[in-house]
Amino acid sequence: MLAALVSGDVPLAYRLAIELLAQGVPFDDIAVDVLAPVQAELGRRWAAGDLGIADEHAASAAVDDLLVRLGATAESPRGPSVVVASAEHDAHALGGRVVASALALDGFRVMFLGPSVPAADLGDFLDLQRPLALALSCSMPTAFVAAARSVAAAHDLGIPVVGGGRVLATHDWATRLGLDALARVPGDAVRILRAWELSPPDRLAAAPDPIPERAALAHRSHALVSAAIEAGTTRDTATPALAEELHRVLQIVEGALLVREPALIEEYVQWLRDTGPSHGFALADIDTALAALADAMNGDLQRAGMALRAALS
Ligand code: B12
Repeated sequence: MLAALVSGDVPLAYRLAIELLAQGVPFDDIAVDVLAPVQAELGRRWAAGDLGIADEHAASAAVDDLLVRLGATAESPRGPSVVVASAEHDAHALGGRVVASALALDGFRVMFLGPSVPAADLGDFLDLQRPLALALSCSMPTAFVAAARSVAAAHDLGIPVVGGGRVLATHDWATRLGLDALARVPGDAVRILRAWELSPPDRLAAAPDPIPERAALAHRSHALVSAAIEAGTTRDTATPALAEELHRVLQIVEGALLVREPALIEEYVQWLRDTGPSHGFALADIDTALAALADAMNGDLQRAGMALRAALS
C-alpha cells in the first residue's frame, strides 16, 4: 500500500482496499491500521528530510483520492447531514476525509469542507445547511484556539460538535475546548452521531474561558516574530520558513494557555529542534530566535513569554 501510494498508483491501492473490505475488514480498520501507518511513515521520512514536500503532497493526494473513491461506493444517503471540517490553521485534511468517508458509508449525507476553515465562514455555512452536527478535525495544537472558535460558531446555532484528530486523541482536551463529544476513531463518530440522531445532547458543552492575551497576540505577533528573526538568523534563505515556524510557536503558546497545558509548548519546541536541522535551520538559530521571541513578549504578554521561556530551558 505504501509503495502504491508513494508512487501515485491509486488504482492499485484502491483494489487492495476494496479487497480488504470484501474480506470483511471494517473501513475503520483500513483507515487506522493501514492508511494511518502509511501516512506516519511518510511523516517520518519527511521529518528526516528524506522526502520532499512535493512527494508528501503527491502521496497525501493519492490517499485523499483513495478515500474519496471508497466513500463514493456508499449507497445514496438516507441519514441526516453532517458537516466535516478541519479547524482554521490546520492544514491536515485526511483525518477529516476518513471521517467523511466513514459517515458516507454509514448512510449520512456528508458535507466535507477540508482543511483550515475559518470559524466565521464555517458558521455561515452551518447556518445555511443546519446539519445534525459538526465533526471537527484537529491535528495540531496550533489550531486549538481556532478549534474553540469553530465550536463556538456551531454552538451559537445550537449545533453540537464531535471532535477528533491526532492531537485530540492524545489527551482529554474535549472539555477544555468545549466539544460535546470526542471520538478517537471514525467508527466512534458514527456511533455518537447515530445516538444524536435519536436524541441530541440536552445541553451543549461550555466554552473555555477566553485568555486575556488574545488581543495582544493578535496585534503584536508580526512585530514579535520580526524582532525574534532580527535577533540572529545566520542564513537569510531560512528566514521566511523560520518566521512561519515562529508564528506557529505563538499559536501553540496561545493554545497552551487556552487549554492550560504548558507541556504542549515544550513538546513543540522539541519537535522544532529535532526536525529543524534537516529542513535548513541551524539549531543555534532556532534557539536564538525562540529566546528572543520569549524576551520580546513583555507587557500584556508577560505570562505568555514566561510560558515560552520555561519551555526553552
Ligand atoms: C500529511 C501530513 C501533512 C500534510 C497534510 C496534507 C493533507 N492534505 O492533509 C501537510 C504537508 C499539509 C502538513 C503540514 C504540516 N505538518 Co503535517 N503531517 C502529515 C502526516 C505525515 C500525516 C497526517 C495524516 O494525513 N495522517 C493520516 C490520517 C488518516 O490520520 P489522522 O489525521 O490522525 O486521522 C485519524 C484519526 O486522528 C482520526 N481523526 C482525524 N480527524 C478526526 C475527526 C473526527 C471527528 C474523528 C471522529 C476522528 C478523526 O481518524 C483518522 C483515522 O484514524 C503527519 C504524520 C503522522 N504521523 O500523522 C504529519 C504531522 C501531523 N505534521 C506535523 C507538522 C509539524 C506539520 C507542519 C507544522 C510542518 C511544517 N513545518 O510545515 C505543517 C502544519 C501546517 C498547518 N498549518 O497545519 C507533525 C505534528 C507534530 C506536532 N507535535 O504536533 C506531524 C506529526 C509530523 C511529524 N512527525 O513531525 N502535514
